[in-house]
Amino acid sequence: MTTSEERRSDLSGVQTIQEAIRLHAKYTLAKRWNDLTRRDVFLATAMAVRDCLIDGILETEERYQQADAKCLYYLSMEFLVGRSLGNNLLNLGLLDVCRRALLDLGVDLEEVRETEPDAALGNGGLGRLAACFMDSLATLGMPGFGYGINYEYGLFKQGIENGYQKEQPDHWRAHGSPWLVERPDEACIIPVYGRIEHVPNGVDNKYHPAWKDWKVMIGVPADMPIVGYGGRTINYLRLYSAVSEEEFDMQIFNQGDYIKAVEANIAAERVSKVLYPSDSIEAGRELRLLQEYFLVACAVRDILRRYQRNHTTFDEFAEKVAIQMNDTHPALTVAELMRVLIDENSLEWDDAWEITTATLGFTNHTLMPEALERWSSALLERVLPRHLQIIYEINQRFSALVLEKYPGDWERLRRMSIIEEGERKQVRMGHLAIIGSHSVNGVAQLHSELVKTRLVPDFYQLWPDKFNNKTNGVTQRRWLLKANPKLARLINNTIGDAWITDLDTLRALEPWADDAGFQEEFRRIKRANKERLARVIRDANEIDVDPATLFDVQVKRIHEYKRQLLNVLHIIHDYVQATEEGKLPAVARTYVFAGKAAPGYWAAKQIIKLINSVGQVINADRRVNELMKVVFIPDYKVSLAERIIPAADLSEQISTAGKEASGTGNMKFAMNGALTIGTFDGANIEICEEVGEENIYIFGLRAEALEQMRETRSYNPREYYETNPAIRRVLDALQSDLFCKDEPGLFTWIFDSLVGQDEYFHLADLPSYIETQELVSREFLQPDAWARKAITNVARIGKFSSDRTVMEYARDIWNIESV
Ligand code: 26Q
Repeated sequence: MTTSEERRSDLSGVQTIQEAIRLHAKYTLAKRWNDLTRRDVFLATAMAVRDCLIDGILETEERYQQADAKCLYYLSMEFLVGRSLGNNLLNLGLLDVCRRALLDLGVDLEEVRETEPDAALGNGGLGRLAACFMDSLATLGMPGFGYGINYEYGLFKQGIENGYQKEQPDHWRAHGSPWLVERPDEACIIPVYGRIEHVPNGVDNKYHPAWKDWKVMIGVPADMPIVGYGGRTINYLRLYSAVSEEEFDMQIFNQGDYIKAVEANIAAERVSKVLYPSDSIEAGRELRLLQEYFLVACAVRDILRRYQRNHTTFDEFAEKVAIQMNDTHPALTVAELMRVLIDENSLEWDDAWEITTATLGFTNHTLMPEALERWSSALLERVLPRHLQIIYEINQRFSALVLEKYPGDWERLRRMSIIEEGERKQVRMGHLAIIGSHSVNGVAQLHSELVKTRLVPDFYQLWPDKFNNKTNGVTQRRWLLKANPKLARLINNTIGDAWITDLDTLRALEPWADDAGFQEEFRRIKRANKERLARVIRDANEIDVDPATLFDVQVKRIHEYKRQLLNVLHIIHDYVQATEEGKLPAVARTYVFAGKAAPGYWAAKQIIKLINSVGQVINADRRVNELMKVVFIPDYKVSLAERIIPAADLSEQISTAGKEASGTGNMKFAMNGALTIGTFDGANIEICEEVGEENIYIFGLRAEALEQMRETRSYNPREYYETNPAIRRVLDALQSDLFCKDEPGLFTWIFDSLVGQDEYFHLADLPSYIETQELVSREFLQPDAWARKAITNVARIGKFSSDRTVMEYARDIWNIESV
């Protein structure tokens, strides 16, 4: 097309979308243009976009049907989607058109975008990974669909009061969500509770279980369209709400179902009410179990319904369907799929088992022992009696297999059993997921090795071929193109825009890392992003930070293993060195923190208080506050991450080695030209491999060394305190009430835990961390060398696109293709 033609078609695009927005304002919102609030304009715009999306969903579905393509179903209790308006416009190629359409109506699109609430249907990495995968699947044109829960309340909103986290409910769709397309006609009824009776059929002597006296939950799906880049493929994320029969038009079900459903409905709305805010396991609550089962049962019914549109037998099921379980949270899929195939479709056990294992894959996201899901058999028996029977049967058959291979090895059998014997019998969901899947993967090389050698070595010995690695990735569409439009434009102007769908092509930037003009542009953009973040910080924290300082950023969930404390210890180190020795830091830094603590995680909440307290003292101290500022930005979420990450100079990835399965923030920062200071942990190791060790700051002990110290009990932190004067001074400051004048003794627990049995080895790594931070400061003082390294990080980050990750899953596990 010539440019004038382009302009004309653009113009018609502008007019078309403008008209659609006007029509929705008038006929959907029933308002006059001048009476619209900003949120109304958002809704009208979003609904105009939504209309395009619905067309795309139908077309895409038609294409998949025609091809009789194999589909992937990604089951996850969390999808941390964030905002959708900007993302959808970008992927549809309508961002500029829409901006002009609104400008013409006197409205600024950026302001409208800011009114959109985040869809915070996840806690952190695992939930955001699921959202990135959805984006990549659609961009690759692959038939991949998400199944999740349409929580009424997303992850709590975080306020800070007197330095402490305060949780507030996140009623994210209080005004409805324009992105959710409700599908009441595809609702389903899910039985729960009750008992199992054997009902002989008079023909054979087999066991014929009948599930009696159950109650029901009603699941109603709503689809969130997922636009692939370029807009050719639009998949969807199907989110289920649990509703009560009063709220639901029961005529939709047939007569028999109707009576049963009305009689047996439990107070079901509770089930999809709220996302559990812990990102590591807490006491097995019944409601969480109901949620997990609700997701699994709704998804399995829907997947079967879709399959049965084109198939009359289950012979081809595993050739047409792949199901991925995002951690053990949906592990009941193993039992539910078996139950549906056997009890409801009369398959023999062995056939059902073959189909189930050939269909299912399982991704593990953690090695932390406290995060491994277990449910008490007593609870399962009460809530899901038939599923427990099936789990016992799976375990019986599995035990026979183990004993056949390892005759007499009862100890091994005890370790591998799905059932943990003891005072209260427990069902190990990880074992169920491994046994019921054909593939078990970790999320970074080191993590996948540790899954095999430390987490479940017996299973690895039994089935070495089941285990594999899929190193995580993130979508560059959201985390570079959308979050950092200035850098994206510079890259486009320099090497073209192929990187948007093929991140490896960023390699073409390498020669530019040494180019003075390019470095200059790159720095100018970083500076602009820092100014933008400084405005966010002024609005949120009422603190002025200087964009000329080094922005040293740690944003992620607050967890002891992620070691926000190590970061704080370094800050205190620099502070006391300045105030007690008069040795000022070489570089002025702004320390930025953000992240939520699980409401029940006391230590994590205290760490937030500590960060705020240290900030208060340092920010008010005239001796250092030109050189040091510490800010904790409240309410970390996807949309805030999009502001913070492009503004970072230094990315803190400092978990105890062996504890962070992968990390994905590390990738987002490097993609935006921050340098990483990090331990040899999770995906940091692979980032180091890619960018080169001269372009990353690695410090601290390795996982193996720490493991050895654990085994030999040779870690003695008190010795560090007693023999290392720098460490001593930091810990003494912590103990001295310097940072808690109003609440004496508030932080002594930290002193005690650091010099006591500290599982996270803070003091072991502190000297090397401080030393490495000093190196960072020296290098930041050489702007050209720093820019060269930062640009090289961007140029070499291609591996960490979720497009690459999803292609590997598609090839090795799902066996699906682009359609
Ligand atoms: C389980 C049972 C009951 C209540 C809550 C939970 C629960 C919820 C969320 C347990 C764990 C999570 C989330 C875990 C998570 O986000 N893990 C992170 O996954 C990322 C993606 O693979 C990795 O990069 C991170 O290293 C890992 O910590």
